[in-house]
This record gives sequence, C-alpha cells and structure tokens, in this order.
Amino acid sequence: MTSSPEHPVDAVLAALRPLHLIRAFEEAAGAALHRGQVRGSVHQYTGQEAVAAGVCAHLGPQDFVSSHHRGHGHAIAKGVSPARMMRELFGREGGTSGGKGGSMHIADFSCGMLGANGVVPDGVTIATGAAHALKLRGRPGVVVAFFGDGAMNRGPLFEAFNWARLFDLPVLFVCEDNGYSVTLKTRSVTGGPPPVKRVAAFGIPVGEVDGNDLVAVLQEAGERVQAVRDGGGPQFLHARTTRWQGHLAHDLQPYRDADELTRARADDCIERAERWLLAAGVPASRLDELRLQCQREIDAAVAEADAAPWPDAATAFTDVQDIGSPAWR
Ligand SMILES: Cc1ncc(C[n+]2csc(CCOP(=O)(O)OP(=O)(O)O)c2C)c(N)n1
Ligand SMILES: [Mg+2]
Repeated sequence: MTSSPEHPVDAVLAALRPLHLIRAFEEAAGAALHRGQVRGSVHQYTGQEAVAAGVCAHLGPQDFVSSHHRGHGHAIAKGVSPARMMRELFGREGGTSGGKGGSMHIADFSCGMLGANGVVPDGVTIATGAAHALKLRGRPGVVVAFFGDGAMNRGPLFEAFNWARLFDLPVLFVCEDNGYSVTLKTRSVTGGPPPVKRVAAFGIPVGEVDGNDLVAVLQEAGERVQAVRDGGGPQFLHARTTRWQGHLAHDLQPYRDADELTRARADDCIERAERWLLAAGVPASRLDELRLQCQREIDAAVAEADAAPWPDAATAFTDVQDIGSPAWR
C-alpha cells in the first residue's frame, strides 16, 4: 500500500484501520490494568495513532521498526497481532514474548518489530545497528526508529545520528513530539535549538509534520521512506502530536489543566481522517463498519487473553537473557 497520488483515498482508508485498532487496544489495555488483569505498566499511545499508522503504511515485510516504552501502536501498525499482544499484557501463554515480557517488551521479529524498549532511547541505537546489519549483508529494507521528544535530550541518540550519517545507513528516525517527558514539559528541560536544527547539524535531512493529520503523515513519511530506500542514508521526521492519557495508565495528569486536555482531544487524528474521507466521498456507513470491526477484534482479543492459560512455570527461564543458571541458585 502506498500513498501515491493515484490512490490517496484507498491509502487513507487502509491506514485508518490501524488507527482504530490502536485506539481500541489502548482503551482496552488501560481498562484491563485498572481491573487488575494486567500487571506492570501500560503507556497508552492514544492520540498519537496517526504517526505509527502513517509511517508504517510505507513499510513491507523486509522492513523493521523499533519502538520505546509507548510501543503498542508501532507494533500494531507494523502488523503484530493485537490478540498476541493482549495475551502478552495479560502475562499469558501465546503472548508475543510468551507472556514473560509485558507491555514494554513487545517484539515480533516475524513482522519486523524489533521491540518496544523501556530504556530511553535504546530502541534508536538498536534500530541503527539493525540498519547497519542490513547494509553489511547487502539486504534491502528500511529501519524506522520511533522515539519521543524526551529522548532528544539523551546522549546515545546523538551517537546513533552520527553513526547513521557516517555509514549512510537505511534508517528513518521519527521523533513523536507530544510535548511531555513523563510529567515534565520537555521544553522546560531543553536548552538550545529545536529538534530539527539539532539533527540537521549531523547532515541528516529533516522534515516536520502535523502528526495528528494522517494524510500529511502519509505524504511526508512516504517521501522520507522512499529517500532512505533510494540509498541516500538516514532521514529524520519530527511529528508534533498529542498524548491524551497520562504518562502511564494510572497517571491522572494533575499537572495538566483541563483546557489543554480538551484541546488535545479536539484535535483527534481519527476524527480528522474520517472528515477527510467523508469529504472525499467515502460513505459514513463504511467508516462506521470499519470502526466496529476493529472494536470487535479488540474485544475478542481481551476475551481470548483472559481465557488463555498462564505460562508453564517450568518455562520461566527459557527464552530469557542468558545468565547461565538462575542468579538465585
Ligand atoms: C535512560 C532512562 N532514563 C529515564 C527513564 C524514565 N523515563 C521513562 S519514559 C521517559 C520520558 C519519555 O518521554 P518521551 O521520550 O518524550 O516519550 P513519551 O513518554 O512522551 O512518549 C523517562 C525519562 C528511562 N526509561 N530510561
Ligand atoms: Mg514525549
């Protein structure tokens, strides 16, 4: 699927599906956490869906993505099964990491999803290494590293930019700027010029996009992914977007005022995409059916996860980092 000018309506309609899946998944994940069915942390991606969907629409089976702590949306957009992801959150057998990783360790190499990552910004250095591996092996493919504005103040990110430029690696860096790093406004802890200027200093071509506008993300990301595919080395896309929920599902956001949240929700990427499609002649009934289909898929994923067996205790130390014998022995 591409966002080529010949088929923009089909492209936007196809990309709307992951938006709905992600929105429904995040609402279900938050609710399950509050019911005590999900342990650990859940960082909801609600509000930012158009970035993951608009970028991943341009990726195929030979391409890879890496993500960060807020990683559910990137995984779904890259084609990871929401049902297997929900099992992972519930800690059940059949989860993407056998139920042993949880929300921040969702990975599925069979779909090119290299992993969510709790360490800011280690998904980016992993993506850069993966891009280097593709280049050394002479394999086609593009790697996309998704990260937040908070990561723009971490040193390893700049090592990755330098390395990617030095070796002309096939990587697209996507900074999702929701304005927040946990409970802080990122600008309150940032000196110097804004992200695009910092990255341009590495000689990496930069672009900016309204990340709540699916049509714009499809267009801008399409051009940048193509530039990487053409062998020009790394690209950087800065997507301004809005985080609707707290940093974590149990963060009630007392540090944000009501007006700000109302404004954020009013700029809904799903409503904007639907308005665009309606204006382009897509019937409302088709849009309603798509939303319902996605909601039903996620409802089924929750029911399936809840009914799934727990992992066998004997498998507790399989598929985990090799530490020899368990440390407690
Ligand atoms: C090395 C490191 N330092 C601190 C943290 C704690 N931490 C988790 S998320 C986060 C900031 C995230 O902000 P951003 O990168 O903008 O992503 P967002 O949560 O807004 O999506 C921090 C500081 C961490 N996970 N890793
Ligand atoms: Mg942020």
